[in-house]
Amino acid sequence: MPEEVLAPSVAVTQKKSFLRAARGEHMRIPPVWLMRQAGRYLPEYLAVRADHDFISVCRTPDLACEVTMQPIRRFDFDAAILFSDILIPAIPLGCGLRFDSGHGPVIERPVRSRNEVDSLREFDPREELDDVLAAVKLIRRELPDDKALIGFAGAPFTLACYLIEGGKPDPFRNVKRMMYSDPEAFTKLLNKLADFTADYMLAMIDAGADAIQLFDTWGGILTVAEFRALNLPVLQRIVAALNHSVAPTTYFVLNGMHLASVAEIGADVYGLDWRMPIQSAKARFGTQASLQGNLDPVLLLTDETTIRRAARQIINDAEGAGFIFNLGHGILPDTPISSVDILLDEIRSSRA
Ligand code: 1CP
Repeated sequence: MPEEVLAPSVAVTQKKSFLRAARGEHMRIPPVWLMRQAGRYLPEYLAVRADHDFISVCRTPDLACEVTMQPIRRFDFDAAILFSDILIPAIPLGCGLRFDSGHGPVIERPVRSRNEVDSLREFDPREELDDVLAAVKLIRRELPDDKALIGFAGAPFTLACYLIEGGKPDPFRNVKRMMYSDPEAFTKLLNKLADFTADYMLAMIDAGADAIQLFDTWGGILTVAEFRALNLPVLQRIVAALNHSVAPTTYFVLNGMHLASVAEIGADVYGLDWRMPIQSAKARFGTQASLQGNLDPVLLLTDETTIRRAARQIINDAEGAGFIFNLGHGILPDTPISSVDILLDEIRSSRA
């Protein structure tokens, strides 16, 4: 990000510890938020979901704002993440989306041929996802000044996996078939997704998002060469578009340790899963980017001593780096609230 875009007074008096860490500052007490921090492990979330289906919560600004704020009220996290889903844009793209209970997302009209790529609708996120943007505005108004608001999108490859497979992509048969047999159509699909994603994220920043996270949950299934040829260019394009704004961008890839070219994306922050030791990430990224992560979410299903030891290890390993504490992937629905309390107590214990 060009320095001159940030007024010096903003840089110096920045109250949001998340943004300071995202810009490379080492904070003695790292800022913390948890992926999927609003969700099924919270009784107050389940109470809202008892009366409203998941897509309605995402698309009704008051409800999206309420569930975004729930974990902030309960745990005082340093960042809120907009309550939405990476698959919501499937609706204006014309693919149809529903969530069947127990089965996860269903894309009603999967995209598997060149014709189906060509017939994806072009849309303006400011018009057709205006309800999501209204939620961002509302949340930013509700959120205290010292908390950052994170807007997000799926990375084009991960989104493509769901659109092609028609739901949870594992084992990626249709995705790989299209990628191997018609790389041109596949690239066209990624580019179409990258186009609206950059616009959508800029619209979120205009609406009040302080930072953006790109979720590339499935990017790690690619080989080193495929990632470089297909995924890297679209990610670079989105990040370049966003880096002209004042909001830092985080790139999160699951199981992507083999992908050296991740470092070329140009993100401000890299989200690590639990497999990547913080020390190795420090060596890979140096002072070029901040780090976020990376407690194994399963650790929150263990006991107090184990949670505290693992959290302390991560904090010690991150010494000296711009660092944001998080999990290595989303919090599990059966996580006890008391585990989150213990984790936060350990992270913040030297704050007193
Ligand atoms: O209440 C419910 O039953 C819905 C469960 C749920 C929730 C709470 C889904 C369905 N999505 C969400 C919210 C969500 N999804 C957020 C909100 C903000 C937060 O608190 O973090 C975010 C950032 C996401 C992102 C998302 N959705 C990803 C990327 C990150 C990741 O976890 O890997 C992916 C892959 C999805 C798809 C999705 N949405 C929902 C489910 C069950 C799934 C996964 C399906 C699968 O296993 O492939």
